Amino acid sequence: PFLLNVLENQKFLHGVLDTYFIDEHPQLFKFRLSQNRAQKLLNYIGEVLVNGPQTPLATGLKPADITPHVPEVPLVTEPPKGLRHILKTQGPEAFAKEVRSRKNLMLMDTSFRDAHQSLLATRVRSHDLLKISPYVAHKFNNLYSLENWGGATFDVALRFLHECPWERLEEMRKRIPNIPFQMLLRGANAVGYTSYPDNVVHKFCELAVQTGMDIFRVFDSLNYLPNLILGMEAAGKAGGVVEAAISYTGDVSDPARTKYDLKYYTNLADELVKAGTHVLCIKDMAGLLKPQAAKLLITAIRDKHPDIPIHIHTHDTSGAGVASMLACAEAGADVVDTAVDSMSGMTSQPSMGAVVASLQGTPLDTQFDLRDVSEYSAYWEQTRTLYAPFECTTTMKSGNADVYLNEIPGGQYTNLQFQAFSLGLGDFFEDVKKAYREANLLLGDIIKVTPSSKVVGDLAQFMVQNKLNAEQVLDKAEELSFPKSVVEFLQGSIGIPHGGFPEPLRSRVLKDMPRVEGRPGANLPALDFDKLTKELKESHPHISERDVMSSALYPAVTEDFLYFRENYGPVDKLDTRIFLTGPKVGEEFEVAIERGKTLSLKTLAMAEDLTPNGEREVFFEMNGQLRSVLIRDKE
Ligand code: 3PY
Ligand code: ZN
Repeated sequence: PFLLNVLENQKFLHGVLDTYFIDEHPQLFKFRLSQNRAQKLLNYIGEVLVNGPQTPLATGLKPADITPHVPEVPLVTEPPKGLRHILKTQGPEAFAKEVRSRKNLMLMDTSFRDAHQSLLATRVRSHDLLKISPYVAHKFNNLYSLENWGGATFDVALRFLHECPWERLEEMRKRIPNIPFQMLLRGANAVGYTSYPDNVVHKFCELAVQTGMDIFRVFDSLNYLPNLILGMEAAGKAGGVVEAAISYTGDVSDPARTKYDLKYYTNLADELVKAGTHVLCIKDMAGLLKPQAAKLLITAIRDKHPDIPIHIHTHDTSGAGVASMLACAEAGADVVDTAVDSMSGMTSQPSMGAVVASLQGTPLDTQFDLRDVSEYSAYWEQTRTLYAPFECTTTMKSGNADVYLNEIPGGQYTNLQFQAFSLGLGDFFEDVKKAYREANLLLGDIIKVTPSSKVVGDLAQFMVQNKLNAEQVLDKAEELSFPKSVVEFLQGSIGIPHGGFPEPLRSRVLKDMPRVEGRPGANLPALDFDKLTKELKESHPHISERDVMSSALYPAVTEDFLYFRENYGPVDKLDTRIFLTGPKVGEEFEVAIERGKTLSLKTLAMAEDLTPNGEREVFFEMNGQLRSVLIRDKE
């Protein structure tokens, strides 16, 4: 079969054709549509029409009925070169040196990952990321990096969006060849919530680099060095840029906060530099780094390590994010994280436009054009309305400086507020925030970020639900049945916190339960990938190495995903509103299954009566032909 498509024909693309072109190349105009995939998509749409959304929606708000405007870029010209060129031709060390040598402030754009993880429950789909990708490649080639993978995106893509995270990465790379891609790697937990065998973390990083990943921000939720180093080695051996992250908590500008003081952070920085990190990151996941603290911290690290690029991550929960990033830049940071304006603020990153404009004409000028930022922002402003069911602003109306008291990380802050909102309990969120602070102190004042933040959050909710204060928790520790995450943390299953485990709480809770010594993953047997592949192939003969990797990380979620894909096809190709809530009856819409292969669809009607088997027939017009699917009505 001749698969070459006219839109990929170089002669056609460049206009080198005469009037006989079509006559001479009839095969270019025969689109071989896979009936199979098209039929599967009809099954999916039928399912949504008959049985409702096939992914849980967080609120009753509907996705907007709009098609976001995508700013145009010249498709035939290559995007301008970016820093990735140096990385790919000269390697990570040269890349780091180049970053350090730049006098202007560089930016990472978080719009493709942390921004929507924080504001839209990580639900932004590949479809909407890929549409704007060529624009990013052409207009933002001077980014330090585009953060577009890792963190919660891997899990959410498979579990809720029914799409393959690897394919997302690969497709983004095709459209953005020039900008370094960055991901968030949870150290020994990779993109999951618990330790994996070492060979899983290593293989994951190898596959990520092969699929297009460049920079790995590696963190550990307790800043536990053995976990961090495992992640750094995996990323480095795979050929990635290692960006080891120090997760920031407390307040180095407050002399009363002695547990996490400047010395703690500079010592950790020394260790990470010694372990060979290419770039050093301060990961301020809750947005606690006030401008004055930023100045102290960055100055102290810069003084000790004049040659290492410093990259700062923060969240704008309190509203002081822009001020802090400017303070970091002035104190010698090389790169800061921002999200495009319409995806910034509150629990997301500070605004790109605000940072760009603030530094215009100064020696730190980012060199970005505010008009490009605004055009990019307009795309996201419209696109965001497609995700209305997941919009955090349903509950969150403003920033809140109470984060300095409770220290809740950005993503978790939104989640907890949402949970409280859906439970409909009036003061619940206020109570949980106060209990979160108490729970943290009970656990010994730990670093709080995935997954240690869940430990604190679970304990806080447990305290509110059972009406217990900290003193009562400690007094009754032997009888209480604590959340599983709390017990496991005390057992040592995510690592060892700075300053050790809280006593007497730990002994009282664990009694004679087993304890993990040292690095939790160190004792896990290596995963047998050949065996896993064989097992998976029995029920899914067409799976790839990537699917096997997904299964190694998320076995049950991946199993569901594989069945879903086999039954419903490439649902990632549907427009977001159609994917989430389905088309209206009578609506005409298109689905580009692949480049140049487009289905024209129209939902005609749904049968009023069920078949004797309890199925409902849904009628479509597909490329002018009548089609129907039978969907079991689950009502
Ligand atoms: C994640 O682990 O997903 C985070 O964003 C941590 O800050
Ligand atoms: Zn973050």
